[in-house]
Amino acid sequence: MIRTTHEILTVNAEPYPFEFSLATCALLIIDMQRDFLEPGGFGEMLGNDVSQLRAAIEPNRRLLEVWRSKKLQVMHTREGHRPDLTDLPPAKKIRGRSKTCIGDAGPMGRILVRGEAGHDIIPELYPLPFEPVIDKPGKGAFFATDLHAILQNRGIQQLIVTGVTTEVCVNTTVREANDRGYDCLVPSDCVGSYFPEFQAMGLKMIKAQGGIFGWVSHSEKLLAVL
Ligand code: TIU
Repeated sequence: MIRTTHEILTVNAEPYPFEFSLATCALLIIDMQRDFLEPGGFGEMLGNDVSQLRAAIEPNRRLLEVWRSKKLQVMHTREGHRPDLTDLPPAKKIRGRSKTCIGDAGPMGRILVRGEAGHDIIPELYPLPFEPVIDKPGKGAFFATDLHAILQNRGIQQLIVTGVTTEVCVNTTVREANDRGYDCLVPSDCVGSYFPEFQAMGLKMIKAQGGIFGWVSHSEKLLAVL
């Protein structure tokens, strides 16, 4: 059962209050995958400090718990490719000149390949069977996926966007969503970057110029109005 109330709720946010209704707003959790967040995954293999991302797990868990308890719409994304790698651009495969790249054997199965353990979502935020999971080959959740169709079919107009990483897949997705007419709110504690300076700038870019891409707030402020 999906909520149908169109009462307008207002969250304290920057650059100004964010308005949404429970019936037309979805929680979109970006790429909370084992390969990005767990020690020994692809992210750490690239030399990144995964603890920077893990700080976003508990705020997401709390928000997801409340969101689910109110029977609101949740969608999840995963970055990854077909096992035959036919959807992996050669440029993406060789970028970084790493010895081990996408499709190769990694510590949690083949790196960023659908069906492999490392590609899946962390247990703390594991999708329920009726929550759509969008498998995306790129950084943005709209590129080469059916996300826009699913959102349109469900009458979604606003998105709460969380997940990792702030400046890569979260920012790309918020920009894509903004161009398609969605209002996006990003709770700062529910997104994470391997780089503190990119975390700060990634959020700043979204809310700059009167909310050029969307709004930034904190999960406590969102939970306060739910
Ligand atoms: N999900 C996501 O952000 N994918 C990335 O590759 N992020 C990096 O920061 N590398």
